[in-house]
Amino acid sequence: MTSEQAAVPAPEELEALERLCIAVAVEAGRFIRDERPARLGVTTKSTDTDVVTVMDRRSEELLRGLILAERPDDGILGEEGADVVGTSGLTWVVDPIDGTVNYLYEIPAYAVSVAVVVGDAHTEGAWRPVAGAVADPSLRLVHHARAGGGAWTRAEAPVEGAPPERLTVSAEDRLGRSLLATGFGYDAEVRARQSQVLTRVLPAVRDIRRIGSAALDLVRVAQGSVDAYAESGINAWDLAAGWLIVEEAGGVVTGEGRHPGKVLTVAAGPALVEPVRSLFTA
Ligand code: LIP
Repeated sequence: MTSEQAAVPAPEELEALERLCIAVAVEAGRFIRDERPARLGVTTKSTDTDVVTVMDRRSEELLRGLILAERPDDGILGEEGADVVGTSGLTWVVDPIDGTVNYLYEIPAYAVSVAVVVGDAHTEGAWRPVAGAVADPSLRLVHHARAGGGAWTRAEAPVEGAPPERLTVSAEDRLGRSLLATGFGYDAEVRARQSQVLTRVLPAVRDIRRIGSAALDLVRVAQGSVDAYAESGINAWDLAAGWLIVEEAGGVVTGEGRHPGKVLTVAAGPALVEPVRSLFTA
């Protein structure tokens, strides 16, 4: 089954899923910000610089508990190993701390990314997001969307009379004037290859921004606070919620082929997405 063929829930269920995405992302965001222990119990994964802290694991456990309490028949796929098989046809794809290196260095640019997807979440090109939220605990904001419902930003603790802000991607249509967010992997050889691509990219754009969180990079595309984002090597949990937020803000998210994925993820306004993809695949 392709991601296009997977059944999208009814509008009322999508609204409920979006509300739950917001609630669990905000709660995990508060937890990693306010319950940060003095010692983070840092260990490593794929390389010496691919770190995981005790808070990545605790945040994922918290998300898993909150989601299954409300949605016991859904599946869960998480960066830190959560892999619950569901029966509902819906899977929650979660990144308990996106931007873990920033979190470790206390750089205020990390997020909790939570999305609900239809299709097979374990197979690239076979799933797509239908509801999602990205919590930014440092700015006390949460960005969210559901299929067909637009993309929005609101305060972590909503204030009476302060309605959510609707997001729209930038209208920039010239590659040479575009501000591009990008990122690099944890493996030195991968970074060496990415630096080769960068020698081609840098002269062709206004400038780049390396923020350190794919979820926050995608939110910035949706806000129009960068014109485009492109990166190779990111996972489903890094991009699931941000993908929907960009599309609901009028942008396009793609990859080397039709779907974003590990080989390449590109997000931008309709006029810029092809020139950026060509730049990264030349
Ligand atoms: C990070 C991504 C970022 C990428 C980093 C890392 P993590 O995810 O959000 O875009 O450049 O290498 O993959 O590991 O912090 O969840």
